[in-house]
Amino acid sequence: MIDLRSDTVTKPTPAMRRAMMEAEVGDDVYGEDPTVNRLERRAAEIAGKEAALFVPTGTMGNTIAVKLLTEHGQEVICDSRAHMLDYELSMVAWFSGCVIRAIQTEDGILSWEQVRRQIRPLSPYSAPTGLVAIENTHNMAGGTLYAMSAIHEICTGARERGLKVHMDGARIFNAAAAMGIPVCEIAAPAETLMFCLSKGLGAPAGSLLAGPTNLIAKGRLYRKRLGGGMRQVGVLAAAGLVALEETPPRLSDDHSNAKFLGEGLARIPGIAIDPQKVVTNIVVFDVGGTGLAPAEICARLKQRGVLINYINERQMRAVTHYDVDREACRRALEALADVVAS
Ligand code: TLP
Repeated sequence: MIDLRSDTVTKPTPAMRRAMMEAEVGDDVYGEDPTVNRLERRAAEIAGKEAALFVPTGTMGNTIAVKLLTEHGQEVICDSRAHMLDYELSMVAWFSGCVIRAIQTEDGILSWEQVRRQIRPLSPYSAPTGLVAIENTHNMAGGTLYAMSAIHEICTGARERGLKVHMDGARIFNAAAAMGIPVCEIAAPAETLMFCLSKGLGAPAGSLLAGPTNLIAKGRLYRKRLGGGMRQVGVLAAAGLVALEETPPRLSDDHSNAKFLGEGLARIPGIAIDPQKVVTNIVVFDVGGTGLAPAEICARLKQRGVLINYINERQMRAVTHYDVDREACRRALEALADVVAS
């Protein structure tokens, strides 16, 4: 099977498995797992923040960040296709008691001007804005990137208005690879950064929430509340440490494979995509012109050994990662052309 459903499907590398087997462990709820402690220190260093917290999932990392940076009853501004809004079971409401103020964008990328217009002061009617959440890279908009200038403008503007900014950097390493800018620089203007080890970096599980020491200490308690106190979890942290060193240098291969897919897709009749916009490892394309429903295309592709998810009634999403090489992408394109032609 050629699996382009997500970069979450990556399997741990032999080096990760070895590190997992040999990991020194302890009870992380007591703060005694040396491998987790090492991972958290390394993650904080990479993120350029004072501290970091190892959490089982990106969803938990985002959930804790929102809780730390808001008060009950506030609004969280994000883009209308944000993962936080569409794929996290309304945890913003469930755990933090906030509502989302979604902004429609073309490429998933917010501008300060758009954010500014949606900020609500405390009044007898509206919920005050507490937080701005930016997703970088933006998943469902097709792995799009924030320019550094946009991040600075949003964070400076937000700070002046007394608001915090959280960066959902599930794929921040892809952003760093594509822009040639270190993660710490991209995340510097934001209060907190969440990033995932279990996507393009290839670790079997785990994400990190990085930010100021006092917030991360408080976040540790929220993690426990959410059931994320994981005991001898150094076995997972060990894979994460390998992922942090081993994988980022090769993410640009995933990006060029994604570009290759994007260019190939653009040549298939009935498929609409601008390959120029494929800049990281996510390829979102419109199959509306094929006359076939995306679900039908997925089913027919599966019969041909290719897995690609659809994300709505018109669009599909292919994600490249280290378990699919150029040849696999070529075969996926052939299968898709074949399905559409039939
Ligand atoms: N994204 C997954 C699915 O949930 C859609 C994927 O296959 O891409 N932020 C962003 C931007 C994400 O893309 C994801 C996962 C998360 C947060 C949540 O991470 P997990 O799955 O670890 O909770």
